[in-house]
Amino acid sequence: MMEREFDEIDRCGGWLSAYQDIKLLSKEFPFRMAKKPENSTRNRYRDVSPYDHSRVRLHRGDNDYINASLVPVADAGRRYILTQGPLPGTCGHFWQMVWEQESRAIIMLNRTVEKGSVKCAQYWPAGRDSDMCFMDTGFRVTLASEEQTASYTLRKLDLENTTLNEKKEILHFHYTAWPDFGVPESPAAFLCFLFRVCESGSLRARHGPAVVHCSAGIGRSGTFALVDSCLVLMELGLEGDDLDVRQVLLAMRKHRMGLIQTADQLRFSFLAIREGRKLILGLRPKEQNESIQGTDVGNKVRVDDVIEPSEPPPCPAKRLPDYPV
Ligand code: PTR
Ligand code: PTR
Ligand code: PTR
Repeated sequence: MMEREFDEIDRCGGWLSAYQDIKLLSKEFPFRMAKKPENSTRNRYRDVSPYDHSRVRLHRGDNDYINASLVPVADAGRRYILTQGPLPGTCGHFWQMVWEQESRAIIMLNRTVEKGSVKCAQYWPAGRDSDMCFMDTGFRVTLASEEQTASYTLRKLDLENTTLNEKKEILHFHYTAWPDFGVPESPAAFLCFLFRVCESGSLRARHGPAVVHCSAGIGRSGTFALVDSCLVLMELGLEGDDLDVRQVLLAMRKHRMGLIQTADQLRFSFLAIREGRKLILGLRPKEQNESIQGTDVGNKVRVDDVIEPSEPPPCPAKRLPDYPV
């Protein structure tokens, strides 16, 4: 049972060794395309490369390389594109990928500047009057709407393919309170964000894979994808001995290296899966209150964050049982 496993690792202070085991058990695969000299300017970090076998290819243009990987979690019916935060020279490729892969949403888990250094290019327009053109690949992006909460911003962007003269609406889910190599302030705030993404339907198979990124596209992006997939697996009825979170992570790591970057991010994933499960089970607000308050949730989940968030928009209880598969 996952609950017991969590408590046991906590009790013996075993998260570091659990994380080190995952690193040891992770297999490496070739990533030759990433290392071609002509692609060096397309990678943000020298030590974070997409494996050749799972890299996403650009369909048009003379170089199909982008630092992005397709990460499927077949049993959950999920597919995600995990990618680095675009560089100034790869924003056009990024939008081309979003168009070609028919993604409905971009899930961004970092800020453009963190601890005083630039972690990601400003690849979307910052205001309504400032559209952005990417001449190299023929895309134009405009901001249609923006809604801010304390921990995330939801934007609607119009992506125009200027070659075809066609437009698509892209949802931009931007979590703004997650430091790199850190964890979100609480599982409740993170789950509110995740449920909002789910509710949009963007992660469902009828759309192309959602594009998930942070700065390197491995630590925070890996945490997000693992929690979402495990919650789907639980929703599908996998529980107890059948849901092995570490095995799900190891399977995902075959498609992109380094997913989850710290022992604390691993612990946070377990915590968020555990708390998310309670919400998805469809407990009514009063019962949620009782059951969550009675448990030791380490990172101090405040029930109020879930039931009566002080920040707009609320995370209504009615949405919680509908965790979409
Ligand atoms: N990744 C580094 C290592 O493995 O040694 C550690 C590191 C930690 C690097 C934090 C950078 C960090 O944050 P920032 O990029 O904001 O300086
Ligand atoms: N070489 C970088 C470092 O270790 O600092 C690579 C790196 C940067 C890895 C950020 C992970 C990072 O975190 P995230 O994937 O959450 O952006
Ligand atoms: N260090 C590897 C290389 O230089 O190719 C890339 C790599 C980076 C592999 C991060 C794994 C990584 O994550 P972790 O150490 O968490 O498994």
